[in-house]
Amino acid sequence: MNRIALITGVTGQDGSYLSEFLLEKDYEVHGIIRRSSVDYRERIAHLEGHPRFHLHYGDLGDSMSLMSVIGSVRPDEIYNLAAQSHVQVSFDVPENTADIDATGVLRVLEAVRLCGLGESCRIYQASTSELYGKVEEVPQNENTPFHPYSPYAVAKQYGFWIVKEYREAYGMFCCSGILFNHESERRGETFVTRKITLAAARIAQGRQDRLYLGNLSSLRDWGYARDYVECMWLILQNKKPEDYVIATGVQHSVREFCQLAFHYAGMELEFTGEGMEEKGIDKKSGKVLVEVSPDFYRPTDVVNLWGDPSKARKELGWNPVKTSFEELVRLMVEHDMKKVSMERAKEQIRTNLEEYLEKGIIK
Ligand code: NAP
Ligand code: G4F
Repeated sequence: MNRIALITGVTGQDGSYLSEFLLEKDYEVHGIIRRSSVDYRERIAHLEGHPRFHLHYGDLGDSMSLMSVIGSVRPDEIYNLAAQSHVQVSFDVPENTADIDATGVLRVLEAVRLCGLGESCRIYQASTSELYGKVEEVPQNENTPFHPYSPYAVAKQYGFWIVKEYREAYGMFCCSGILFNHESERRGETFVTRKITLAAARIAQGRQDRLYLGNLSSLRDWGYARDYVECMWLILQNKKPEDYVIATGVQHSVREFCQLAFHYAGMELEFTGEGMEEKGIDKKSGKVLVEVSPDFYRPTDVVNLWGDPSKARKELGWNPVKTSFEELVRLMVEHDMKKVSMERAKEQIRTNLEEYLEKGIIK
């Protein structure tokens, strides 16, 4: 019998990599998707039609849909990845963020319990380094105190504690992976890394003039999402349910990410000025390519995330530096350079076709 996994957030960056990973391990993979007016599921399109990949409509804000899917699928493992995952957006939609990222976790746990799966089903909760927020120690490990610093982080803090509570109160096998930032070619386009790699590719190909960013000095521990989903699985294969920090142990600034991404796109950036006046200038042409905009500053910003993955390395045998920072940035830029040239080629073909139709060359 194949093991059965249910993934919430299957259409997201991590959900898509995790689906591939579990299918390779012979799992039957079920995913929960939301109804949308545009049914375009780019990240998992290549998996649709796979005989062991199934999708179900549901929503983390809707207990009945969760009960229905969990009760019928009866999974051995649940990966709760669904969330309003954008920190800056959580300041604009704090109530929805709390409903999905906090109460949503409770809904999943209760659905498992009420469906009679409390003893058999293992649950992974997508916790986050944002819990450390206004950090109280550097680097951060499993014993570092939390200090959430955004509506997103406060909601995720509830998620973390309710998982711990269900583990202790009901003996359920549920755990948190406290994941530091992880990026990829599939990263949402408004997170800083993808925003930078796409802009670098567009600027290199004459499709954009300038990139506007917020806090360039913010520090992050960036890893590769494809490597991190393995750890989610390892956490659920463990003998005991425990929480783990998943990080690379290496820290860089947004400014450094930017310089490296532009380098791989063929431009060398030099930063001059400070604060809102700081600019990234192309050394060769002298053109300003990066500017700071107040639009991308947050009311409270987390500026010093740096994880210590020693526990995961020791107890789960996980390799935190499979993909280096340099390799990650290179992968993302190469992907976006191709994406932008494909877009240009498609536009050119469309323009040619329109011209031929107009001139009656084709009908
Ligand atoms: P993502 O790309 O933004 O994906 C989020 C997923 O959640 C999408 O599939 C989205 O569906 C789904 N979703 C949102 N609201 C939902 C709702 N009400 N009901 C059902 N599904 C809903 O995020 P990610 O980067 O893959 O991250 C996965 C999880 O890890 C999230 O919980 C995030 O908070 C957490 N996390 C991420 C990182 C990171 O660096 N990536 C680090 C730590 C923790 P749609 O496609 O329909 O929008
Ligand atoms: O890429 P970001 O938006 O990611 P952030 O806020 O760290 O959140 C991500 O990682 C968390 C794990 O720590 C996850 F829990 C969460 O779901 C999400 O995946 O911003 C990174 C840093 C911030 O300090 C931000 O202020 O980059 C800074 N930044 C500077 N300019 C910018 C920009 N961020 C964005 N999104 N856009 C900018 O223009």
